[in-house]
Amino acid sequence: MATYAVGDVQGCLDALQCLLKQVAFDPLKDQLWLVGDLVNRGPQSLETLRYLYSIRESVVCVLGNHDLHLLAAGRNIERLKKADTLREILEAPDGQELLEWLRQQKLLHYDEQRDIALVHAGIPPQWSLRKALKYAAEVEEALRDDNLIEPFLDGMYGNEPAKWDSDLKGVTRLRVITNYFTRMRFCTSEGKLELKGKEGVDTAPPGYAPWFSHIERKTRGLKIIFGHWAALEGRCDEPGIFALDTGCVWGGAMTLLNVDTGARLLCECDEQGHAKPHHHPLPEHITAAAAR
Ligand SMILES: [Mn+2]
Repeated sequence: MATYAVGDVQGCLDALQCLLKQVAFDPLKDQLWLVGDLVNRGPQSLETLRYLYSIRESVVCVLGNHDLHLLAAGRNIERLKKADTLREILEAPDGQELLEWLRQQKLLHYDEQRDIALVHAGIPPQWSLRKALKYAAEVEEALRDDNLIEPFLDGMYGNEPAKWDSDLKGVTRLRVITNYFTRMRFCTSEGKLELKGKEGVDTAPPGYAPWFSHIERKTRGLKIIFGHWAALEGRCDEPGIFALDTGCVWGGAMTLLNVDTGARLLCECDEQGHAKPHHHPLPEHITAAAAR
């Protein structure tokens, strides 16, 4: 019985399967955690969702910005953009069933036994785990509620307000919570977001820093697995913080982490988000280097 976490899949099913094959993943015994952004930009978004749905009893998944965008497109709230590769899901006979499953997923998962949290983008420095779980649940409840899901998805887009205030109400409140969990990279120590920067940790605007590096971050000591930030290339110096997005869909790699041993495996990907065929399996020196 093993538990694995995998970085942003973004429709790169081929690379995901390459990793699962290397660890002989068995959905009857093992668990697969996903940091979200299951779909979009990559070549096999529909097949990825179908596969994960087929092993859903063994899957723990948190939602990313692309997954929420798919839910909004599925309800005609947001139009698909040119770069989106989501149409095949919306037109599939089982598309609605897959979206119904997707909307039941969480924004933040906490494994009490391991004291590990799983989240797409991160947890803002001013929130304790207890508060983060409470606020994540507000969005999760809206997603599951037939009367609230559409107002939420409709109000979800936008960068403002940039900072949390516990007096916020309605969709504005849900928007800020969602931006923290699914879009955050840089923020101030008080949690004011800067959502435009996408590059590495050295590119923070003055006064801003990566969400995980603030000294007084309230979740210090908690282990956190996250994705979303491909420019980190899987590197994060903060103890207990695991960055898993290594940009498969951009020609990088997909990362799989053994949650209990900390060992990492990489699958090198091509520009189309497919596993590079000559890396089945990866040479030992690469996997050893990746595990360090
Ligand atoms: Mn993302």
